Amino acid sequence: MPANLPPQYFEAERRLRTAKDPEEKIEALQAMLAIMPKHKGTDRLHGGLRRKIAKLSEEAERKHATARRAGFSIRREGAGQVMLVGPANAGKSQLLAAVTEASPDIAPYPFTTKTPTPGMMKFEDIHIQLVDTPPIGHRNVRMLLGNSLRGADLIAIVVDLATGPTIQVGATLEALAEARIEPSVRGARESATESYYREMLIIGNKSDSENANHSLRQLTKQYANLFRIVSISAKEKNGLEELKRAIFEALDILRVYTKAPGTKADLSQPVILKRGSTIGDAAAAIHKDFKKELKYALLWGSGKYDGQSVSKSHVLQDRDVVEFHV
Ligand SMILES: Nc1nc2c(ncn2[C@@H]2O[C@H](COP(=O)(O)OP(=O)(O)O)[C@@H](O)[C@H]2O)c(=O)[nH]1
Ligand SMILES: [Mg+2]
Repeated sequence: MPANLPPQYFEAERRLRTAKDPEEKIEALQAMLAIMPKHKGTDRLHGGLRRKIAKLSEEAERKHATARRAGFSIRREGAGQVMLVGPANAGKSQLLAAVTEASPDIAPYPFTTKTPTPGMMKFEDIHIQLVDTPPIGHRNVRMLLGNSLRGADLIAIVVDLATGPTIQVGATLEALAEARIEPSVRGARESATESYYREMLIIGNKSDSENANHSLRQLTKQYANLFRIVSISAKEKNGLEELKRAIFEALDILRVYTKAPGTKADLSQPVILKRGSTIGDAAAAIHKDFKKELKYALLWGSGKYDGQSVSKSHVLQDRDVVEFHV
């Protein structure tokens, strides 16, 4: 062992001894490698560290493959998929329990939620999927979450209004950026980097706590120009209706009901489309060949009058009723 190693080396070595998972160990080993002077006397040490890193990388990759199989990617269901992300103890699990049938573990200590847990949230006549996720504080989790977050339609950043909320939002955005997920800001150019742009909103939870009003002002000051901010208490069930509507609006979707000639509209099964969709898009969503065969449609809702005949290019509005004619 060369005697001239700086104190940082021994600090990294200490981190290596206390590291709990392969990623942390790799990080410590890489730090040791970077600090160690390179000359003939340290050749063998260098080689040893490199071999350790290679072995740990394989181990980490195996672990991730297992975790992915174990359900870190949640199958999308309903009108849209919303990921609840944020630091530990913000109340993500409590929120999932408050608005869905799911019953995740809720506890005042961190890391109760170990894998993403889905639940269906009813909003008016549709169901939106919410996914509770492990806290972003853990590097391992961040790596695993990347995949499932990229598949989401909306990312809801959940923060605790009882403690410094802007720091929590900042840390969450940083963790997301690490997975190359960035907020999609309407009107902004999004092609500059190799990032995945996702709609995001901020949920300030624990509005029942003492600091909540002050926290909300801080959040608004710093983030209102970028995100919609909704204040709720998952525990006391306050603000949940506003939140549901905000989520529906942020998903940027609309509902269309179909009717057959001479019958009433089928209000039980709305067709879910992106905002800006046309009659042609609605036909294609019902059946892939249907759009070609479609001649015209009769429209109740966004037409000039009820039962107006419209073409394939007519842009739909939420809650329109459509009667297709082939
Ligand atoms: N006062 C208050 N406490 C809450 C609220 N929501 C959650 N909590 C508490 O905060 C702690 C963490 O909640 P949990 O849902 O497990 O947080 P998670 O780590 O983000 O999933 C628990 O003790 C909850 O009872 C809320 O709206 N108000
Ligand atoms: Mg949780």
